Amino acid sequence: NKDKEVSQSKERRPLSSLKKYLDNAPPTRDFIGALKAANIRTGLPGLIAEVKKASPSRGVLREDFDPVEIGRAYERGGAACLSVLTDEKYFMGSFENLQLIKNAGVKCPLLCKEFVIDAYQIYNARIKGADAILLIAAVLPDLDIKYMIKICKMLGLAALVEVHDEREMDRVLGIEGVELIGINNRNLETFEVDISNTKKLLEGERGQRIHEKDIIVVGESGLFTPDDIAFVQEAGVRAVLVGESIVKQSDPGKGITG
Ligand code: IGP
Repeated sequence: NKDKEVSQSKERRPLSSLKKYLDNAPPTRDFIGALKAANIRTGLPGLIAEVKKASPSRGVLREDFDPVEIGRAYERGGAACLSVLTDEKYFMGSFENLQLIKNAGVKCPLLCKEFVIDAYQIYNARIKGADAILLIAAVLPDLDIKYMIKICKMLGLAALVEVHDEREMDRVLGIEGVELIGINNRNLETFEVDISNTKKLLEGERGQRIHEKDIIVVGESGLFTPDDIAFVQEAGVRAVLVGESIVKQSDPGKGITG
C-alpha cells in the first residue's frame, strides 16, 4: 500500500523532473534584506504589497485585475517586496501570475503566497520565480517547519513563518533558523480582523526574545490607514503585509506613500 502511495505521488509530482529547471533558475533576491533596507531608509515598516484578486472573506476585490499592472504600480509606489497569491481555489491566484510579474522585470523580491504542505511546492515556487515562501504554523508541525526552512536555505529562499496566536508564536520561537515571522491579525476560522493581535503577541518576554534573536516581524492583514501602520510599528514590527486596502485603489501604487 505504501509503495502504491509513493508511486502515485511520484506520478503526480515527480520531484526529479524539477531538477533541470532548478539548475537553470536565476539567483533569488534578498527578501529580508529588502525589508530591512526599506525600514532603515524610510523609518517606516518595509512594505510587502500583495497582488490579490479575491479572498474568501471579501470576494472579488477588483474586476479589472491585471497582476502585472498592479505589481508594477506597487513597485513604482515604493513597495519593498511583493506578495503574489498563487492559491487558485480561495484567492483566484496562479503561478502564472507569479511568473508574469517576474518576467515583466519587476525587481522587488517576490513572496509566493501558497498553502505549503509539502516540499514539492517549495521547489516549484523557486522555479516559478519566488524569492520567499509562506509557512503557516497553524497547519504545519514544528518538525515540518524546521525541515522546510532547511530546504528554503538550500534554495536561497526566505521563509515567512506565519502565526496568529501566542501558542503558535511560542512554538515558532523554539524552531531553529526562523528569521522572519508574520503575525496574522485575521483569525483563520472566523475571518475576523483585530490589529491589536500584533501588539498582544509582541508584548513582554516574547518581544524580548524576538529582539535578541534578531527576527524581523511582519504585521499582516487588516491594515488600512497610516494610523494602523503606526500602531503596529509601535508594537514592534519592522515590516507590514498589505493587500485589500491597496489592491482596490484606482492607482494601487499611489495608496502606498500616503
Ligand atoms: C493581506 P489584507 O487584509 O491587507 O488584504 O491582508 C494578507 O495579510 C492576507 O492576504 C494573508 C493571507 C495569509 C492570505 C495573510 N496570511 C495566508 C492567504 C494565506
